[in-house]
Amino acid sequence: MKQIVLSAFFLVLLGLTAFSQDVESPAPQGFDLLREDIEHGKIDTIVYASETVGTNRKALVYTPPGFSKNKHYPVLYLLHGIGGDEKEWFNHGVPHIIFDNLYAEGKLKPMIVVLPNGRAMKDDRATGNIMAPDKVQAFATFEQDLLNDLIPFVEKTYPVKKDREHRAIAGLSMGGGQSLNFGLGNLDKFAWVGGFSSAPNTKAPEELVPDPAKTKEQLKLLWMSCGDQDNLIRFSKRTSDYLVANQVPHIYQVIPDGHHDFKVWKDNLYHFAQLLFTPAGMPE
Ligand code: FER
Repeated sequence: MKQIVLSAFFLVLLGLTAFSQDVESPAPQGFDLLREDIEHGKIDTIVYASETVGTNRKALVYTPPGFSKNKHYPVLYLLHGIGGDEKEWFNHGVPHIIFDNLYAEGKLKPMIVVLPNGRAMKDDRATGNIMAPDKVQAFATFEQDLLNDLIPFVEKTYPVKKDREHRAIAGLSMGGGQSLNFGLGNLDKFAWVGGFSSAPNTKAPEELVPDPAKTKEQLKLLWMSCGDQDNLIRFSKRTSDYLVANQVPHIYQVIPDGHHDFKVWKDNLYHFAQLLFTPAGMPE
């Protein structure tokens, strides 16, 4: 009897790990350091008219090394946190350097990365009380700005693939919550979703994934990660627990000794990006 109970226990464990998998090793040394001996992508600042906000809004756009107007690229929308703006990732997370280095090693699918400002309000700077209710609300309003203003602008300005399977959304903290909310809430628009250290703006799991079978069928990749020292880990954990219970494959990475900082987010980006737009996306 004892043996049966034990085997049942291990079977359940096995079943659980199939639906939420830890991704090992930290990024290799130097992954985020500028290399002079390789080709570099390019960063543009774009300005788009937002009907949602009623202003002209800024975003940064990274085009990869070897970028050509004659090719068509998938797009990653990469979102910042509550204290940031469109330059936060660029200044502190150096996605352009991480991506240049990955391209030099042939480890990344060519893609365009858009770094928006996710605080969709007239004054969208991270000044004053960044926790003020109207500023927090602006992170939710960004869903309309993104879908109706920014994505159409990017699609008419850059040579990009326009279907859901070639559009990804990921972000850190408030941007992680936005990515889970907007990505899982608009599966007709996004097939690749990543939430890094997602914040309390993350919707409840039942609201994020009301129809697990449909989410499972449509998603190419759902990635969640958080440091084990981060107070916000409960928002990632409760989502992963629900997905495990409802058999929606996803990656859930808990970073040992990980805090709420760019050390974690750069590492997350390094690993997440390499899965994008590849068949390796979703664990079986
Ligand atoms: C909160 C704690 C953290 C919150 C937001 C955050 C809106 C966001 C942190 C970040 O983006 O780094 O209670 O409420």
